Amino acid sequence: MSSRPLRVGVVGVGMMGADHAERLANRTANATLVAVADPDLDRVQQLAARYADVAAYADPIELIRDERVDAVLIASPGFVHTEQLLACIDVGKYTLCEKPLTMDAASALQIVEAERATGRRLIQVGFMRRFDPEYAALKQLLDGGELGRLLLLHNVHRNKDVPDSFLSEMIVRDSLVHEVDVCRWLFGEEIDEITVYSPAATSRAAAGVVDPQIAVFRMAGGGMATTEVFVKCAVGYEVRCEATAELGNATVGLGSGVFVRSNNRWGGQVPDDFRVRFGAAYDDEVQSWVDSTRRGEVTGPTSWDGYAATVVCEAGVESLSSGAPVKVTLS
Ligand code: ISE
Repeated sequence: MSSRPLRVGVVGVGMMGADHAERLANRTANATLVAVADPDLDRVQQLAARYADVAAYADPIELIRDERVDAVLIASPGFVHTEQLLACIDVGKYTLCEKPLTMDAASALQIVEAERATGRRLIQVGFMRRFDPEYAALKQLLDGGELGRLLLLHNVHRNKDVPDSFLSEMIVRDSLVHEVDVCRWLFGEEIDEITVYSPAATSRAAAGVVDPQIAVFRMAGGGMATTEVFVKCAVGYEVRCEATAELGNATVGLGSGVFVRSNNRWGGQVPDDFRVRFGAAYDDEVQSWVDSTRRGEVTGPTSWDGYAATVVCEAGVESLSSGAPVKVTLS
């Protein structure tokens, strides 16, 4: 393990990239933010100026190749991940890549194979729910055997609102993708088949957008999972998972925050977005990535997990269009 802090460069300075830059600069032990990159030069220079000794690049590939950068956190849009991941693999740098790994199965497999050719695990994918304290406790409970064999998972994934440009296919590839990883992780199995149903849409959905959607996964071992994904739910950010096993069941995401009684009413708060609900998960995910990278390991979701999720989502988009179940075929 290196004795000095890990020097991290962040690629992409949109909402997530800026959030991770702040996390690395202020709340991550044994790491320093040394560079940020984004084609929007004004934006990246403004972000760099918030921190001491942080270089600003317009070209992400320049950051990736900069010898002052030990490791890379990719938070750019998914459609540019392939080129950036290949550049990271080419220079042998550990990389935490926000989901999705890439936008399609072929390019995701290209990343898996390019990494494999180096003989080293370098890529971790940003499925941060695995680092959420509640989901991690659920995984530990299920793996511990107290509830017996896992039979079913029931997921709810609601966003308060999204831009009208967030189309039906994005709901699968950018939102449901989290449940794809959660179900693979909790069952410890691949997803064999996906069916995505189109209920009557909310009147708040943009024209032609299927929102909410219901997805059903059939797991390799015969278990099943249902997911309601609803991105204009109007309430707030609600993410829940109920696990039904042979000897019991368990639920995470019930929003057990402060229970308030006032003015003849009782209730609590529903978070506004994922940065609030999963703030601790992102902190733990990045801290764990820095610590494992300094040990020369990848201990979180791998490029294979990113590839498998991309293939399942590709099948999900096909099912959304046809309404029929679609078999998932992994290479
Ligand atoms: C967003 O990209 C995320 O990753 C959030 O976790 C998810 O809830 C949201 O739907 C996505 O758009």
